[in-house]
Amino acid sequence: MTVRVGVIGTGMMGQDHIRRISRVLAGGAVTAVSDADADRAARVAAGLPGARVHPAGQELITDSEVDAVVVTSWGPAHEEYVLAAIAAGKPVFCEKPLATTAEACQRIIKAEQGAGRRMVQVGFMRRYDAACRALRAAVAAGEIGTPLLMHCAHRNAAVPPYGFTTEMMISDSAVHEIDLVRWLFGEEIAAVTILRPRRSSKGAAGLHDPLVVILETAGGILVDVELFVNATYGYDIRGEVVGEHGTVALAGGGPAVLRHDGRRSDAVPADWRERFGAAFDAELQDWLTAVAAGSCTGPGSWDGLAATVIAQAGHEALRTGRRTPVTLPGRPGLYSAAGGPS
Ligand code: NAD
Ligand code: ISE
Repeated sequence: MTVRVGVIGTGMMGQDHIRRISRVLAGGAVTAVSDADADRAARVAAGLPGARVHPAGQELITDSEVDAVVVTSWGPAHEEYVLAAIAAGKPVFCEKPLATTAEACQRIIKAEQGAGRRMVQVGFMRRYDAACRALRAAVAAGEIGTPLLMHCAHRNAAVPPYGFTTEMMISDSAVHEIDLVRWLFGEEIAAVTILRPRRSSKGAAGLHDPLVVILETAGGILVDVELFVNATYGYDIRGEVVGEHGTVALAGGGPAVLRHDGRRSDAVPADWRERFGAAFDAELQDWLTAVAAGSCTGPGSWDGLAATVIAQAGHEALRTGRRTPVTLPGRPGLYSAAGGPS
Protein backbone atom coordinates (compact mmCIF):
# COMPACT_ATOMS: atom_id res chain seq x y z
CA MET A 1 0.00 0.00 0.00
CA THR A 2 1.20 3.52 -0.77
CA VAL A 3 0.24 6.04 1.91
CA ARG A 4 -0.87 9.28 0.24
CA VAL A 5 0.57 12.09 2.35
CA GLY A 6 -0.46 15.74 2.55
CA VAL A 7 2.18 18.14 3.92
CA ILE A 8 1.20 21.40 5.67
CA GLY A 9 4.14 23.80 5.90
CA THR A 10 6.63 23.68 3.03
CA GLY A 11 9.56 25.48 4.67
CA MET A 12 12.88 23.90 5.56
CA MET A 13 11.60 20.83 7.43
CA GLY A 14 8.55 20.37 5.20
CA GLN A 15 10.76 20.28 2.10
CA ASP A 16 13.21 17.92 3.78
CA HIS A 17 10.44 15.49 4.77
CA ILE A 18 8.86 15.74 1.30
CA ARG A 19 12.24 14.82 -0.23
CA ARG A 20 12.62 11.76 1.99
CA ILE A 21 9.02 10.55 1.49
CA SER A 22 9.33 11.01 -2.28
CA ARG A 23 12.88 9.78 -2.85
CA VAL A 24 14.27 7.88 0.11
CA LEU A 25 11.56 5.98 1.96
CA ALA A 26 9.24 3.14 0.95
CA GLY A 27 5.44 3.15 0.99
CA GLY A 28 4.62 6.86 0.78
CA ALA A 29 3.87 9.52 -1.84
CA VAL A 30 3.22 13.24 -1.34
CA THR A 31 -0.09 14.01 -3.05
CA ALA A 32 -0.87 17.48 -1.63
CA VAL A 33 0.85 20.46 -0.03
CA SER A 34 -0.24 23.67 1.64
CA ASP A 35 1.52 26.67 3.16
CA ALA A 36 0.52 30.10 4.45
CA ASP A 37 2.96 31.28 1.77
CA ALA A 38 1.04 30.10 -1.31
CA ASP A 39 3.92 30.83 -3.70
CA ARG A 40 6.26 28.65 -1.68
CA ALA A 41 3.72 25.80 -1.69
CA ALA A 42 3.32 26.14 -5.46
CA ARG A 43 7.10 26.09 -6.00
CA VAL A 44 7.44 22.94 -3.92
CA ALA A 45 4.47 21.27 -5.67
CA ALA A 46 6.10 21.98 -9.04
CA GLY A 47 8.69 19.33 -8.17
CA LEU A 48 6.00 16.77 -7.25
CA PRO A 49 4.19 15.42 -10.31
CA GLY A 50 0.42 15.27 -9.71
CA ALA A 51 0.49 16.90 -6.27
CA ARG A 52 -2.29 19.36 -5.46
CA VAL A 53 -1.78 22.73 -3.77
CA HIS A 54 -4.39 23.74 -1.22
CA PRO A 55 -4.78 27.36 -0.14
CA ALA A 56 -5.69 26.22 3.39
CA GLY A 57 -4.38 23.37 5.52
CA GLN A 58 -7.92 22.42 6.55
CA GLU A 59 -8.81 21.74 2.90
CA LEU A 60 -5.75 19.56 2.45
CA ILE A 61 -6.79 17.48 5.45
CA THR A 62 -10.21 16.69 3.95
CA ASP A 63 -8.82 16.00 0.45
CA SER A 64 -9.96 12.48 -0.52
CA GLU A 65 -6.51 11.85 -2.02
CA VAL A 66 -4.81 12.39 1.33
CA ASP A 67 -4.64 9.39 3.69
CA ALA A 68 -2.32 10.92 6.30
CA VAL A 69 -0.95 14.34 7.19
CA VAL A 70 2.51 15.75 7.98
CA VAL A 71 2.45 19.05 9.91
CA THR A 72 5.62 21.10 9.45
CA SER A 73 4.19 24.58 9.86
CA TRP A 74 5.25 26.91 12.70
CA GLY A 75 4.67 25.58 16.20
CA PRO A 76 1.74 27.89 17.07
CA ALA A 77 -0.19 26.51 14.06
CA HIS A 78 0.29 22.83 14.93
CA GLU A 79 -2.71 22.42 17.21
CA GLU A 80 -5.41 23.38 14.71
CA TYR A 81 -4.06 21.02 12.03
CA VAL A 82 -3.51 18.09 14.38
CA LEU A 83 -7.05 18.47 15.76
CA ALA A 84 -8.50 18.70 12.25
CA ALA A 85 -6.62 15.57 11.15
CA ILE A 86 -7.90 13.62 14.16
CA ALA A 87 -11.44 14.85 13.44
CA ALA A 88 -11.08 13.66 9.83
CA GLY A 89 -9.84 10.25 11.05
CA LYS A 90 -6.42 10.73 9.41
CA PRO A 91 -3.12 9.83 11.13
CA VAL A 92 -0.76 12.75 11.59
CA PHE A 93 2.98 13.20 11.95
CA CYS A 94 3.57 16.53 13.71
CA GLU A 95 6.98 18.14 13.99
CA LYS A 96 7.97 19.27 17.46
CA PRO A 97 6.54 20.95 19.42
CA LEU A 98 3.20 19.10 19.42
CA ALA A 99 1.72 22.44 20.47
CA THR A 100 3.08 25.48 22.24
CA THR A 101 0.97 25.33 25.42
CA ALA A 102 0.03 22.52 27.79
CA GLU A 103 -3.66 23.36 27.30
CA ALA A 104 -3.38 22.92 23.53
CA CYS A 105 -1.59 19.57 24.00
CA GLN A 106 -4.36 18.48 26.38
CA ARG A 107 -6.99 19.29 23.74
CA ILE A 108 -5.13 17.02 21.32
CA ILE A 109 -4.95 14.23 23.90
CA LYS A 110 -8.67 14.58 24.59
CA ALA A 111 -9.45 14.38 20.86
CA GLU A 112 -7.28 11.28 20.47
CA GLN A 113 -8.91 9.65 23.46
CA GLY A 114 -12.28 10.47 21.89
CA ALA A 115 -11.13 8.68 18.73
CA GLY A 116 -10.22 5.71 20.94
CA ARG A 117 -6.79 5.17 19.36
CA ARG A 118 -3.40 6.80 18.98
CA MET A 119 -3.26 8.84 15.78
CA VAL A 120 -0.38 11.28 16.37
CA GLN A 121 3.37 10.84 16.11
CA VAL A 122 5.57 13.74 17.28
CA GLY A 123 8.90 14.51 15.57
CA PHE A 124 11.26 13.58 18.41
CA MET A 125 13.76 12.07 16.01
CA ARG A 126 16.53 11.50 18.53
CA ARG A 127 14.70 8.35 19.63
CA TYR A 128 15.58 6.98 16.16
CA ASP A 129 19.22 8.14 16.16
CA ALA A 130 21.73 5.27 16.25
CA ALA A 131 24.01 7.02 18.78
CA CYS A 132 21.13 7.93 21.13
CA ARG A 133 19.80 4.38 20.90
CA ALA A 134 23.25 2.96 21.73
CA LEU A 135 23.42 5.25 24.77
CA ARG A 136 20.02 4.07 25.96
CA ALA A 137 20.89 0.41 25.38
CA ALA A 138 24.13 0.75 27.39
CA VAL A 139 22.28 2.38 30.31
CA ALA A 140 19.49 -0.21 30.19
CA ALA A 141 22.00 -3.09 30.11
CA GLY A 142 23.59 -1.75 33.31
CA GLU A 143 26.96 -1.27 31.61
CA ILE A 144 27.76 1.85 33.67
CA GLY A 145 25.76 0.95 36.76
CA THR A 146 23.09 3.21 38.17
CA PRO A 147 23.03 6.49 36.21
CA LEU A 148 23.72 9.54 38.36
CA LEU A 149 24.40 12.47 36.05
CA MET A 150 24.23 13.46 32.40
CA HIS A 151 26.13 16.25 30.64
CA CYS A 152 24.73 17.56 27.34
CA ALA A 153 25.65 20.27 24.88
CA HIS A 154 23.25 21.54 22.21
CA ARG A 155 24.94 24.01 19.87
CA ASN A 156 23.46 25.50 16.72
CA ALA A 157 25.79 27.36 14.34
CA ALA A 158 23.28 30.24 14.37
CA VAL A 159 19.61 31.10 14.74
CA PRO A 160 17.71 33.74 12.74
CA PRO A 161 18.46 37.27 14.01
CA TYR A 162 14.74 38.05 14.26
CA GLY A 163 11.99 36.03 15.88
CA PHE A 164 14.11 33.52 17.83
CA THR A 165 13.66 34.33 21.52
CA THR A 166 15.47 33.18 24.66
CA GLU A 167 12.32 31.18 25.59
CA MET A 168 12.60 29.37 22.25
CA MET A 169 16.08 28.16 23.22
CA ILE A 170 14.16 26.02 25.72
CA SER A 171 10.95 25.14 23.85
CA ASP A 172 12.50 24.83 20.37
CA SER A 173 15.99 23.50 21.10
CA ALA A 174 16.23 22.01 24.63
CA VAL A 175 12.89 20.28 23.98
CA HIS A 176 14.98 17.57 22.29
CA GLU A 177 17.06 16.94 25.44
CA ILE A 178 13.86 17.05 27.50
CA ASP A 179 12.43 14.23 25.37
CA LEU A 180 15.76 12.39 25.21
CA VAL A 181 16.15 12.34 29.00
CA ARG A 182 12.58 11.06 29.59
CA TRP A 183 13.08 8.29 27.00
CA LEU A 184 16.67 7.46 27.95
CA PHE A 185 16.02 6.93 31.65
CA GLY A 186 12.30 6.06 31.56
CA GLU A 187 11.73 8.70 34.25
CA GLU A 188 9.75 11.90 34.26
CA ILE A 189 11.48 15.23 34.81
CA ALA A 190 10.55 16.68 38.19
CA ALA A 191 12.17 20.14 38.20
CA VAL A 192 13.95 22.65 35.96
CA THR A 193 16.50 25.37 36.77
CA ILE A 194 18.01 27.78 34.25
CA LEU A 195 21.40 29.47 34.68
CA ARG A 196 22.56 32.45 32.63
CA PRO A 197 26.29 32.52 31.85
CA ARG A 198 27.96 35.57 30.29
CA ARG A 199 26.13 36.52 27.06
CA SER A 200 27.77 35.89 23.69
CA SER A 201 28.08 39.00 21.53
CA LYS A 202 27.17 36.86 18.49
CA GLY A 203 23.48 36.57 19.39
CA ALA A 204 20.84 39.16 18.47
CA ALA A 205 20.16 41.90 21.01
CA GLY A 206 17.78 40.56 23.64
CA LEU A 207 18.79 36.92 23.17
CA HIS A 208 20.44 35.47 26.26
CA ASP A 209 22.75 32.98 24.58
CA PRO A 210 24.14 30.67 25.98
CA LEU A 211 22.00 29.21 28.78
CA VAL A 212 22.50 26.22 31.06
CA VAL A 213 19.41 24.13 31.73
CA ILE A 214 19.39 21.79 34.72
CA LEU A 215 16.85 18.98 34.60
CA GLU A 216 16.18 16.80 37.65
CA THR A 217 14.51 13.47 37.06
CA ALA A 218 12.01 11.98 39.51
CA GLY A 219 14.67 9.44 40.55
CA GLY A 220 17.29 12.15 41.22
CA ILE A 221 19.44 12.03 38.05
CA LEU A 222 20.82 15.53 37.42
CA VAL A 223 21.19 16.58 33.77
CA ASP A 224 22.97 19.75 32.68
CA VAL A 225 22.39 21.03 29.15
CA GLU A 226 24.54 23.75 27.65
CA LEU A 227 22.36 25.54 25.10
CA PHE A 228 24.37 27.69 22.72
CA VAL A 229 22.45 28.62 19.59
CA ASN A 230 24.98 30.97 17.98
CA ALA A 231 28.05 28.79 18.45
CA THR A 232 29.17 29.81 14.92
CA TYR A 233 31.39 26.79 14.14
CA GLY A 234 28.66 24.24 13.36
CA TYR A 235 25.91 22.04 14.84
CA ASP A 236 27.27 20.09 17.78
CA ILE A 237 25.20 17.71 19.88
CA ARG A 238 26.85 16.00 22.84
CA GLY A 239 25.71 13.78 25.65
CA GLU A 240 27.50 11.76 28.33
CA VAL A 241 25.85 9.71 31.06
CA VAL A 242 27.84 9.17 34.25
CA GLY A 243 27.02 6.01 36.17
CA GLU A 244 28.24 4.41 39.37
CA HIS A 245 31.03 2.50 37.61
CA GLY A 246 31.45 4.01 34.16
CA THR A 247 30.33 6.57 31.61
CA VAL A 248 28.79 6.34 28.16
CA ALA A 249 28.84 9.16 25.62
CA LEU A 250 27.36 9.87 22.21
CA ALA A 251 29.99 9.28 19.53
CA GLY A 252 30.58 12.65 17.91
CA GLY A 253 31.93 14.09 14.69
CA GLY A 254 31.73 12.99 11.13
CA PRO A 255 32.12 9.52 9.67
CA ALA A 256 35.90 9.80 9.21
CA VAL A 257 38.86 11.26 11.11
CA LEU A 258 41.57 12.90 9.00
CA ARG A 259 45.22 12.86 10.14
CA HIS A 260 47.29 15.12 7.95
CA ASP A 261 50.10 17.62 8.19
CA GLY A 262 50.59 17.10 11.93
CA ARG A 263 46.88 17.59 12.72
CA ARG A 264 43.89 15.38 13.41
CA SER A 265 40.39 16.54 12.39
CA ASP A 266 36.87 15.40 11.67
CA ALA A 267 33.81 17.20 10.34
CA VAL A 268 31.25 19.17 12.38
CA PRO A 269 27.75 18.93 10.82
CA ALA A 270 26.23 22.14 9.50
CA ASP A 271 22.78 21.56 11.00
CA TRP A 272 20.25 18.96 12.19
CA ARG A 273 19.46 17.79 8.66
CA GLU A 274 23.03 16.54 8.36
CA ARG A 275 23.51 15.29 11.94
CA PHE A 276 20.12 13.59 12.24
CA GLY A 277 19.42 12.75 8.57
CA ALA A 278 19.32 9.00 9.18
CA ALA A 279 17.15 9.47 12.30
CA PHE A 280 14.64 11.58 10.33
CA ASP A 281 14.55 8.83 7.69
CA ALA A 282 13.94 6.17 10.34
CA GLU A 283 11.22 8.08 12.21
CA LEU A 284 9.22 8.83 9.06
CA GLN A 285 9.66 5.30 7.72
CA ASP A 286 8.36 4.02 11.06
CA TRP A 287 5.39 6.37 10.76
CA LEU A 288 4.57 5.36 7.15
CA THR A 289 4.84 1.67 8.03
CA ALA A 290 2.59 2.12 11.07
CA VAL A 291 0.03 4.15 9.08
CA ALA A 292 -0.12 1.41 6.42
CA ALA A 293 -0.69 -1.15 9.19
CA GLY A 294 -3.38 1.00 10.84
CA SER A 295 -1.30 1.61 13.96
CA CYS A 296 0.74 4.36 15.58
CA THR A 297 3.87 3.44 17.54
CA GLY A 298 6.31 6.38 17.65
CA PRO A 299 6.61 9.11 20.27
CA GLY A 300 3.09 10.43 20.70
CA SER A 301 0.83 13.10 22.13
CA TRP A 302 1.69 12.19 25.72
CA ASP A 303 5.38 12.77 24.96
CA GLY A 304 4.46 16.02 23.22
CA LEU A 305 2.44 17.16 26.24
CA ALA A 306 5.17 16.21 28.74
CA ALA A 307 7.83 18.05 26.72
CA THR A 308 5.69 21.19 26.49
CA VAL A 309 4.83 21.15 30.22
CA ILE A 310 8.55 20.79 31.07
CA ALA A 311 9.53 23.52 28.59
CA GLN A 312 6.93 25.82 30.14
CA ALA A 313 8.42 25.12 33.59
CA GLY A 314 11.74 26.09 31.98
CA HIS A 315 10.21 29.39 30.82
CA GLU A 316 9.10 30.09 34.37
CA ALA A 317 12.53 29.19 35.73
CA LEU A 318 14.07 31.57 33.20
CA ARG A 319 11.72 34.34 34.32
CA THR A 320 12.10 33.84 38.06
CA GLY A 321 15.66 32.52 38.28
CA ARG A 322 14.34 29.78 40.59
CA ARG A 323 14.24 25.99 40.56
CA THR A 324 10.77 25.22 39.17
CA PRO A 325 8.97 21.95 39.94
CA VAL A 326 7.15 20.25 37.06
CA THR A 327 3.57 19.08 37.53
CA LEU A 328 2.38 16.59 34.95
CA PRO A 329 -1.23 15.39 34.79
CA GLY A 330 -1.95 11.64 35.13
CA ARG A 331 -0.85 9.57 32.15
CA PRO A 332 -3.88 8.13 30.33
CA GLY A 333 -3.87 4.37 29.61
CA LEU A 334 -3.80 5.02 25.85
CA TYR A 335 -0.19 6.17 26.29
CA SER A 336 1.16 3.43 28.55
CA ALA A 337 3.79 2.14 26.08
CA ALA A 338 7.01 4.10 25.43
CA GLY A 339 6.89 5.40 21.85
CA GLY A 340 9.54 4.68 19.24
CA PRO A 341 12.09 1.92 18.75
CA SER A 342 13.30 -0.05 21.77
P1 NAD B 1 10.28 27.28 8.29
O1 NAD B 1 10.05 28.67 8.76
O2 NAD B 1 11.38 27.00 7.34
O3 NAD B 1 8.93 26.70 7.66
C1 NAD B 1 7.69 26.84 8.27
C2 NAD B 1 6.65 26.97 7.16
O4 NAD B 1 5.36 26.96 7.76
C3 NAD B 1 6.76 28.27 6.38
O5 NAD B 1 6.81 27.97 4.99
C4 NAD B 1 5.53 29.05 6.76
O6 NAD B 1 5.04 29.87 5.70
C5 NAD B 1 4.55 27.92 7.08
N1 NAD B 1 3.45 28.31 7.95
C6 NAD B 1 3.48 29.09 9.04
N2 NAD B 1 2.26 29.20 9.59
C7 NAD B 1 1.44 28.44 8.83
C8 NAD B 1 0.05 28.13 8.89
N3 NAD B 1 -0.73 28.63 9.84
N4 NAD B 1 -0.43 27.31 7.97
C9 NAD B 1 0.34 26.79 6.99
N5 NAD B 1 1.65 27.06 6.88
C10 NAD B 1 2.20 27.87 7.79
O7 NAD B 1 10.47 26.41 9.63
P2 NAD B 1 11.07 24.95 9.75
O8 NAD B 1 12.48 25.04 10.21
O9 NAD B 1 10.74 24.17 8.57
O10 NAD B 1 10.22 24.40 11.01
C11 NAD B 1 8.94 23.83 10.83
C12 NAD B 1 8.63 22.93 12.01
O11 NAD B 1 9.63 21.93 12.10
C13 NAD B 1 8.62 23.65 13.36
O12 NAD B 1 7.64 23.07 14.15
C14 NAD B 1 9.99 23.35 13.92
O13 NAD B 1 10.04 23.37 15.34
C15 NAD B 1 10.24 21.96 13.39
N6 NAD B 1 11.65 21.63 13.25
C16 NAD B 1 12.05 20.43 13.72
C17 NAD B 1 13.39 20.08 13.65
C18 NAD B 1 13.85 18.79 14.22
O14 NAD B 1 15.04 18.64 14.41
N7 NAD B 1 12.96 17.85 14.50
C19 NAD B 1 14.31 20.95 13.05
C20 NAD B 1 13.86 22.16 12.56
C21 NAD B 1 12.52 22.49 12.66
C1 ISE C 1 15.58 23.24 15.59
O1 ISE C 1 14.28 23.75 15.51
C2 ISE C 1 15.52 21.78 15.85
O2 ISE C 1 14.54 21.21 16.15
C3 ISE C 1 16.84 21.15 15.94
O3 ISE C 1 16.76 19.75 16.07
C4 ISE C 1 17.49 21.74 17.16
O4 ISE C 1 18.73 21.13 17.40
C5 ISE C 1 17.68 23.23 16.97
O5 ISE C 1 18.31 23.77 18.10
C6 ISE C 1 16.33 23.89 16.75
O6 ISE C 1 16.53 25.26 16.49
